[in-house]
Amino acid sequence: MEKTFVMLKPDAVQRNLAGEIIGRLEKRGLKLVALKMLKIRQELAEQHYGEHVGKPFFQSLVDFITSGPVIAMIWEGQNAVQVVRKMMGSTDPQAADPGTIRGDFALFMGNNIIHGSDSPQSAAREMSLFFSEAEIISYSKDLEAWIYGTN
Ligand code: IDP
Ligand code: MG
Repeated sequence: MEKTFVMLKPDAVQRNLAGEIIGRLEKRGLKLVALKMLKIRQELAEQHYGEHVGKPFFQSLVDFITSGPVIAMIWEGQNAVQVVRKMMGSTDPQAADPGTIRGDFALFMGNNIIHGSDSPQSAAREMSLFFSEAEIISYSKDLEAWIYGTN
């Protein structure tokens, strides 16, 4: 089953949105297989956002993501990467559809609540930056039969 890396950014934690967002992912049927709260160090921020080095917003992005605790997670499910990206909504919350996480809870590009991997390759890279293999839990849930129609 596909895995994706999801991070609740410092604004989500400060605005008490963590439970709401985790609840949405759970209720969709995705399975939480790893979770930790941490304050990201400068070097990890620069590695995580390596694709954006040199862009005008890079420094503010690194400053923001290191400004307070984040909640890093791995979620598993069929097409988990694309499913989470759709649930997140557009990068710019002003353009994000209502019903998406950014479309419901954010107004500003710099403070857009949530990160989700944009491809299975990015997911693999990001998961290994934040989690060791031993921290990723493999387990089954009876509900999966009802989610995927295999009962
Ligand atoms: P994503 O988070 O939807 O994958 P990316 O293009 O990977 O979007 O950008 C990473 C993060 O950088 C965004 O979530 C947003 O917080 C910030 N960002 C992206 N583009 C801009 C911009 O043009 N101005 C300011 N911040 C930006
Ligand atoms: Mg991205």
